[in-house]
Amino acid sequence: MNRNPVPEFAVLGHPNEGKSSVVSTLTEDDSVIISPTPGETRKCRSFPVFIDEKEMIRFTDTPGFQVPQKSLEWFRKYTGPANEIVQRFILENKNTNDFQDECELFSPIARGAGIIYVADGSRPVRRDDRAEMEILRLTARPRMAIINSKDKQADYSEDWKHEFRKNFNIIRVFNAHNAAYTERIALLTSLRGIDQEWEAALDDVIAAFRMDWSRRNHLTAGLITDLLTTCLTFSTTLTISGRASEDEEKERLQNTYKKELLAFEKKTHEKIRKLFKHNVFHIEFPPHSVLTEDLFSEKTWQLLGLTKGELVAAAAAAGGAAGAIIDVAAAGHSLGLFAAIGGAFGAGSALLGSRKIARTKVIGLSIGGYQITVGPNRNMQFMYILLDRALLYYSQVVNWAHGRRGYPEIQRDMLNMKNEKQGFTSRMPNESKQVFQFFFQEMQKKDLIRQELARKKVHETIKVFLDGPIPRSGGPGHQSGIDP
Ligand SMILES: Nc1nc2c(ncn2[C@@H]2O[C@H](COP(=O)(O)OP(=O)(O)OP(=O)(O)O)[C@@H](O)[C@H]2O)c(=O)[nH]1
Ligand SMILES: [Mg+2]
Repeated sequence: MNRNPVPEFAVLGHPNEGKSSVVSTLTEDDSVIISPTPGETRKCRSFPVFIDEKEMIRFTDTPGFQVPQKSLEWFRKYTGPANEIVQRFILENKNTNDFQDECELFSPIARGAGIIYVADGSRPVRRDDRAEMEILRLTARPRMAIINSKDKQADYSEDWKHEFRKNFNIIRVFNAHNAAYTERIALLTSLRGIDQEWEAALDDVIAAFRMDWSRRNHLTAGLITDLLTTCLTFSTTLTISGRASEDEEKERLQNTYKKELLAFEKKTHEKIRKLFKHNVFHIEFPPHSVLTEDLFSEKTWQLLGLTKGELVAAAAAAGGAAGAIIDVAAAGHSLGLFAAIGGAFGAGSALLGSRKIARTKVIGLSIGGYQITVGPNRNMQFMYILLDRALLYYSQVVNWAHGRRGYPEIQRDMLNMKNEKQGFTSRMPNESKQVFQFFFQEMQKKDLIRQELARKKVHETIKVFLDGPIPRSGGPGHQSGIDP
């Protein structure tokens, strides 16, 4: 048999069990056609996984078995050389009408692919399934069975496991709709045990997958650092020569300022989405997610960022450490409040829950007219909110399995829940918060060397966070990983 140097696994099973969904999730390829109509996949199609332009592994989607019992009869009667059973089946039956789908689905096995058999653990095992499993046993190819339960309410997985034990070397639960990076690595690790011949190649695949993930997290941390830098330093200026109303012009410029920041944030999120290969199916957020809200909306400011107490503590610590007095002009509040909390000026308007995030300066010009400047931002809470939104977005992206194509009905209205902070930053350890404080302060100043140092520290802190176990949701306001 001519074994391909790249490990290949054919994903087989009954129609509509989720084979294509499993392939899509495993290969992080959302171009795989998935449909509720049984018999959607009619032809085998291989989905290679490339890392650094090198093909590492290949999963082949196949049509479902159509006549498993009839095929089993043929397999049982076969008396030729054992290692040629699949090739002989195809040779003998390819020009008949009876076994068209079977000839197609066996083709990757005939060329040496390993087998991943997919079964829906939420339905009982039937006679056809037993026939399919027995056929696969008779191929004598390395094989693993996975349970992909489509319905969480019904569970026949113990019955399936019982059947699987008779026919497969390895059994795993793998849900095409919920599996994330960790589950993909776990599945590949199990595949190592399927055949000794593939162990070394699969070790390489796993190492490459891990490195690639770390690289993506590194790039994401860089994108988020750039987002924070841009949003904290950006300002926009307009010179008005005529007699236009100052208030109207101010409002217009403030809107432009917000639009620019929103556009930059959106672009950053899209780059993150692309890094994690969500190219075709555009991830949308569940209706209750705080991320469906605008960056400047009241809900966003209520649910994300730090609490008032945390902001005061952070500002006090930062002020104490660096002796910095953070611009209070932008805060839009009475200085008295800050005097009362010991000069911790940094918390800005966030303490008052205000979203007046940027200073608007109007300067009269000697030649007539005036100049309006909006920004840069001087509100520390704004940084934490941007950070929270980016982290929540990331969490949604990495927990959204590529094989999943839509949302289940969700009854609960999460946004009406109590007003607790629901992002990640509020739960961040103090050492991390200090890094962001330092960064915030440096962005207000002009020392480029210190700014670069602050950026580097922020980058590292975000990377460590992304490398850690990312919860499926950032809290009840996000719930990205809700199961049907
Ligand atoms: N809830 C849920 N639905 C799933 C899961 N896996 C697959 N489905 C759904 O089941 C249906 C069939 O999925 P496919 O992946 O197209 O199944 P298939 O085995 O490739 O089907 P054929 O190509 O027709 O043989 C689709 O509507 C999927 O969205 C799962 O883990 N959970
Ligand atoms: Mg299919």
